[in-house]
Amino acid sequence: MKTKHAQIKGMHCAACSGRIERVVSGMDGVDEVAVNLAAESMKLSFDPDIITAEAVGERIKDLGFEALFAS
Ligand code: 9UX
Repeated sequence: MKTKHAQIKGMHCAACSGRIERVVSGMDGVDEVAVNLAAESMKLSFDPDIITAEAVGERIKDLGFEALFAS
């Protein structure tokens, strides 16, 4: 399991962060996701054999937000 942090741009209310958490937590290989609206951040734990941070970022982009992962 791998943990990565990202900055999330474009969130304006708690429904935004809730939507990201719900969708990302449903992705195969995602173990845990926590989005902090006020801090505009996300903590993501995932299995790198199943999913990449890039794929999660793309999914978040599809929702209308931007995820910038720290390396
Ligand atoms: Mo809140 Mo977010 O009204 O896409 S749901 S701004």
